[in-house]
Amino acid sequence: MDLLKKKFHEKSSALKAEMRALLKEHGGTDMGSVTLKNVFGGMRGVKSMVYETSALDPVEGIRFRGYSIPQLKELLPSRPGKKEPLPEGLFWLMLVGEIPTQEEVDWLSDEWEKRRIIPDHTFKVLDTLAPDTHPMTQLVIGITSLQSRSEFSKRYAEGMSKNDYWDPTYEDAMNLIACLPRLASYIYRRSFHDGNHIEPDDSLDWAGNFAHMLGVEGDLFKELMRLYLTIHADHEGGNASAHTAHLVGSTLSDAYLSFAGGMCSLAGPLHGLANQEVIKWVFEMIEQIGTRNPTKEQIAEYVQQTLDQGKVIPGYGHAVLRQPDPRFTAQRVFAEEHLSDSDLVQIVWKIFEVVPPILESLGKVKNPWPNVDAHSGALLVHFGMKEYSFYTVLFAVSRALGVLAALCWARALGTPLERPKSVTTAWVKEYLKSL
Ligand code: CMX
Repeated sequence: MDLLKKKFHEKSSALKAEMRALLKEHGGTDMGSVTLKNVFGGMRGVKSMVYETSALDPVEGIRFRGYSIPQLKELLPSRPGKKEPLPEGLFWLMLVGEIPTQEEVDWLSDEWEKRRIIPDHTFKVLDTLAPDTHPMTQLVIGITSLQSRSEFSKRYAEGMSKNDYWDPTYEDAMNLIACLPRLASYIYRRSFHDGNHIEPDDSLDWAGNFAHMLGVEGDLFKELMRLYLTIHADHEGGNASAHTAHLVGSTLSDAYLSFAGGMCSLAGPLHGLANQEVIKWVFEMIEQIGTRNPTKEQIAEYVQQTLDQGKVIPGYGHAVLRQPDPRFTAQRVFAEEHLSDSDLVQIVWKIFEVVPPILESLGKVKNPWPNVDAHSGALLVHFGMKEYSFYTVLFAVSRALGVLAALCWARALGTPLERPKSVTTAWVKEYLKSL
């Protein structure tokens, strides 16, 4: 058994024992009431699941196992001579709760390289799709086509004990994560570069190799990918993609199907697709105003026009956050350091000055600040990646780290089938009358 798997088994076994004791002693403790607004309002804030890998504070933002993004940038190992954290380190941290050493992270890079085996049928399935099929649709099809290799499904069919579920889930999670950069870059190159594919470079790390296979050369883009794939990885369990993966996983669907389900959820414009919507909206603004150097007044007018059309301002607002998203800030810091002279980056910064007061003035938007999706497009376009329908796939590759680490935990802790209660409006009216 490899060291990471062994550590995970030890830690999860200990927490499972603690969890059982907690439930035995405090199982009846009230965790807060549910209001009618919660029931009709998308369950905002209702505590309804356990999710170990990260936690979200409305003001501070995301913490992975207690560490903020600036702390992770300091503490997680990077590539020798480079600065940005390696996503391998974050996966290790989320899975076992410890900051890994350089040696451990290097081991994980090598391990994912060894496990990066994509069957021919996956490439064949993708090649049958119309090249203009949305990249997220292609990704979900690619992931589900890999499912034939699921260790969990194989062992379940053979009659595995409940106590062993965690073991093949770990194997599936590691194998799937290993394949994703290759799968995603295959989709990118077939959709936008005439199927002119680029072979992996095994001297590189997971994110660096992804950058290489996408065909965007240069050290700085590799650094951006390391940062990008780290900060998008997880956002506690209640966000739509993580929750969907958790829900699907709770039926004992394997890691491939659970992750594919989660990615269908990420593909919605209120969630991960917002990163493509932001840059599309910015391009349309540039075209309409007729300059790449719009004034704040011109931007404000365009924002108002979007609102008047009954649309949301993409990249702004959040269901939980009540401050600028630290993931936005991390990208801004990267841009300040490396590409502050990009006109598109300048526009993103101007939008940041213009949008919040306008959204605040509507009197209903709970969070007028930018979220993670407000900045990424401007960075990617700078490096030549203009095909914005691909952006959510980048998010998806990163999100695998969090939701698959969380699925390992769910299997190890034996979390049950999710089955919340729904009610009809007629039932609500009767209930209110009875009070
Ligand atoms: N532009 C315009 N109106 C907005 C808005 C925005 N960016 N954000 C919220 N609102 C509106 C809502 O549509 C809602 O209006 P109605 O009452 O008329 O339906 C009202 O403000 C209250 O919404 P809220 O409680 O502040 O926000 P929610 O928790 O309901 O929704 C979110 C959160 C992200 C869906 C919403 O802010 C939004 O649509 N943002 C734009 C899309 C986006 O950037 N999504 C990416 C989020 C990050 C991610 O998951 O990747």
